[in-house]
Amino acid sequence: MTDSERKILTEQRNYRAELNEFRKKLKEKIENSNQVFITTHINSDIDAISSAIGISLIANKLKKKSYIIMDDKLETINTGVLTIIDATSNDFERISSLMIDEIKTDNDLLIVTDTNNIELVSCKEYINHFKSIAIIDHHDQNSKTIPSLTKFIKPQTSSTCEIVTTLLEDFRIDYDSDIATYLLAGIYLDTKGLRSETTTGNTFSIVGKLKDKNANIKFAEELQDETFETKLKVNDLIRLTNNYSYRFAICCGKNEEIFSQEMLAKAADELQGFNNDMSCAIGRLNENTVSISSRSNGKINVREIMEIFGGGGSLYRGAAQITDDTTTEEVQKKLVKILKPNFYISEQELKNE
Ligand SMILES: [Mn+2]
Repeated sequence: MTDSERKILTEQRNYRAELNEFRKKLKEKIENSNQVFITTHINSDIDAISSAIGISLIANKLKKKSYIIMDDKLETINTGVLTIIDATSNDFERISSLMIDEIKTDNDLLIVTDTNNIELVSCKEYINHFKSIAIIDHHDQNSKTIPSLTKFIKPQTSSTCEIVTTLLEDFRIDYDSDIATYLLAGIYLDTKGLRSETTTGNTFSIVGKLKDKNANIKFAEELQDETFETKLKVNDLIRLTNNYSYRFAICCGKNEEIFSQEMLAKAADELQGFNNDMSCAIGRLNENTVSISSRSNGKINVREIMEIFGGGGSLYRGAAQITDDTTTEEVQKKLVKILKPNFYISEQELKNE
C-alpha cells in the first residue's frame, strides 16, 4: 500500500468513526424531543432540500413528526428545487418560519442541513427559540457558526447529501428510487457532476449505492438544468472575462446590471473549467450589494482573499458581498491590486485594466 492510499484509508476510518458518534448523539436528540424541525440555507439548492428530506425520513423512522422550514419566495426558487418540492409535497410537511411558534412545543429539536452560518439559515430569527440544535453540513465553520454540540461538519466532503445518504444507510432506512434520485442530484450539483476537487472514492461509492436503489441518473442531471435566461446572463458575464497572467480569470458585470448569486457562482465555475489557478465573477446583486464568487484549483487560498472583502469560504471556493457604496469595476480593481504583488500580474496587464 502506498503512503497516499494509507492516508486515505485512515481519513475514511476517522470519518466513519466520527459519523458513528454523531449518529448516536443525533438519535438520542431526536428520541428525546417531541417534534423535529429541519431547515437549511436561504436560496435553497438541491443539496439543501434533498438533505433536509433525507433527515426528515430519519425523524419519521424514529416516530417523530417532522417539518421542513423553508422561507424562500416561490418566484426565486430554482427550478430543480421546485420540482423536488412539488414531487414530495404529499410526503413532507413544509412550513415557513411564520408557522414555527404556532406548532412548536418546549421540547423540539432543530436540525440544520447544508449550512452552519446563522446569517444564511432560513429561519434565522427563530434560531433562539430552539434549545436543541443539530447541524449537518460541508461548509467551513467561522464566527457565524450556529453554536451546537451536536454537529457533523466536514468541509472536505462533497455534499451534505453524501453525508445524509450514509446516515440513511446507518439508520437502516428504506427509501424509494425518487428519494435516491434527489440525493444523487444533490451530490451532482455540489460536485459539478462528480468533477469537483471534493469528489472522493467515498463519493463514488455513495453514488453506486444510490444507483443500486434505482436512482435515475438522467433525471438527476436534468434537475440541474438552469433556465434559459440564467444561461444567457452567465454567458454574457463570461464574455467579459479578463485573463491575467498566472492563470487568473476575472469577469465583471456592468455596474448597472443585476445578477443573482447563483449566476455569479456558475460563471466562476465555468471559468474555473478552463484550468485557471483562480477564477472570479463579480456582479451587482442589488442596489446596495456587489458580490464576488471565486474558485481556485487549490494553489491559491480563496478564503484568504475573500476575507479581505469581508467574505469567506474554503481553499477552493468562496464568496464575498460588499455593501459599501462601490461599483463592480472598483471591486475588480481592488481585487487585481490584491492579487498583483503576490501573483505576478504584470504592470502591462494592469494598464489594460
Ligand atoms: Mn451543499
